[in-house]
Amino acid sequence: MNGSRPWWQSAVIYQIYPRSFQDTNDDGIGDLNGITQRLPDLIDLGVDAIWISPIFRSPMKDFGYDISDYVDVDPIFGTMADFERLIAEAHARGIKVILDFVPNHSSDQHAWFLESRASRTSAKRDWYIWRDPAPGGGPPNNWLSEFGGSAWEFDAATGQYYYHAFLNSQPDLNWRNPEVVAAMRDVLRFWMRKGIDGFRVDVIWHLIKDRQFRDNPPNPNYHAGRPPNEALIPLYTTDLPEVHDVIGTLRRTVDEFPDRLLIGEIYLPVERLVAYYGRDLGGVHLPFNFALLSARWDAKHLQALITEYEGALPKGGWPNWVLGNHDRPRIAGRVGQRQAAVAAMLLLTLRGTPTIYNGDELGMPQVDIPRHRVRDPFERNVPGIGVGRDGCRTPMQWDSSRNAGFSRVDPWLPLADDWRSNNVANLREDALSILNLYRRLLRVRKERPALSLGSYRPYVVDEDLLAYYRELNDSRLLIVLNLTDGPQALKLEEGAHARILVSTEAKRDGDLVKGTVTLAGDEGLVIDMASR
Ligand code: TEU
Ligand code: CA
Repeated sequence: MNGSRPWWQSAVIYQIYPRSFQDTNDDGIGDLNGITQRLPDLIDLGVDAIWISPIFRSPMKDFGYDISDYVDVDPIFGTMADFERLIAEAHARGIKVILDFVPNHSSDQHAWFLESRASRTSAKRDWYIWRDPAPGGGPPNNWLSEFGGSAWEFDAATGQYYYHAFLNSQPDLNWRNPEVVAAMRDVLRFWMRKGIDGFRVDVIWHLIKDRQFRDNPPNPNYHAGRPPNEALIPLYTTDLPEVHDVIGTLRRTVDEFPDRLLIGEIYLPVERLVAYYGRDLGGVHLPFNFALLSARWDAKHLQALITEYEGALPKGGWPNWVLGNHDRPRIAGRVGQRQAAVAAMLLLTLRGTPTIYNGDELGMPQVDIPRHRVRDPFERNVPGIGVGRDGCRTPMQWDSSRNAGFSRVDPWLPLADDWRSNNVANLREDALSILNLYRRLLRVRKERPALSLGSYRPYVVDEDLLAYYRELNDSRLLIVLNLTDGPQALKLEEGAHARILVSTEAKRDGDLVKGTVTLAGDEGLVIDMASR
């Protein structure tokens, strides 16, 4: 707790995609001991918590988001002892550990599903979603998988279909079944007893499907080039009102242990997203806010998006922001290397809890993956329209040694071309690097509670500049972001004696400014407006 505040309100979370973080047993795949080995680098960066994508036993059809044992570590990532050591080492350094919880679906290799599919009268038949074929034969209704094709897989042995929102090797669990809910609550307790500090819940808005299995309606805005499932509006397969009841149950489970955090992965427009804070804030603490992932990168649009989000939050709902994750093209690939520094300043100075995606602190690029190296089932099933996720999952770039220090053997995915120069060791030595910008911003966040806990107030926005105050007690910081590649000027309030705390240009840190401040192209400033 930060005074009366829970730790996760002032914390900065760092998402680790473990397959691509650090390999320590020469199989070209990152592992738990690799994360433990890299804890000193995370301390040096200045993050407070790590969220690790799934490390559980899995056939790896969706690289861990298809779990075959919820309470065991997959040998590819190491042993339970390796996990327990990681927890101990992280906690010894004051770093919290958040695990990925994937309750919507298991692997088709999970013992529960093997029992469920064994017979129509199996005790676990109703742990999954089985339906008879439609009257004329074929799938029960028109529901589509997010990874292409029908969301129904026919099981000849029992003559029924099972539902899978994703791969047919990821059968959806039936969250209307109290036995499923009880089993999953025990999974949460198992890991919290191991000492973990919270969960990021995968596709939490999918958990409840329509009781009547009604066809989803057509999406009038669908156009070719979008994933095929978007031809339908997921009205009867996601975001159903009853989902908030099961989420409340998950939250009550997490609340059985002190100071635990629940984050929900939810791709919904803001006005629907905020419902996931729950009635009386009994939902998830942080419904992930993905608005910046697809935002048009211009000042007015960003300002409107921030205002809409701040205005939609329920009383007491704590905000959060992300720039990237393991499913979306990297920020540097979306806005370019120089604006990626401005985006870093935006992420780390907006109100609420930020999550950094591993590698974005290096400005890692979105990587074009050659066809013969594609691993992502989404790209394999829905090729050529750019939904592939391998390009944002390439190995972390630590130094200029073989394979960027990630592994001593060829990695499971190719490295980005820039790894020899763009790596932690090199950027650490370059005062002007984006890595050192992240480090400076994370340090200033710790020194200035106005950034981590203060209020947000827009200052000005025009076509080119986005500026806002962050204030707490007598501390008043002005953040000014130049979203253009040319110089821009901003008039400060009359008589202000101000000092630059952080510039994306580094060399201006500490400069006094008054009257009008000029920003270079692609420059961002954190200005202390109350400096003497
Ligand atoms: O991703 C869900 C997800 O990002 C998409 O289904 C999203 O709903 C869609 O693109 C609409 O924008 C989570 C995991 O992050 C991902 O890695 C898994 O593959 C997926 O769920 C299945 O577990
Ligand atoms: Ca390994």
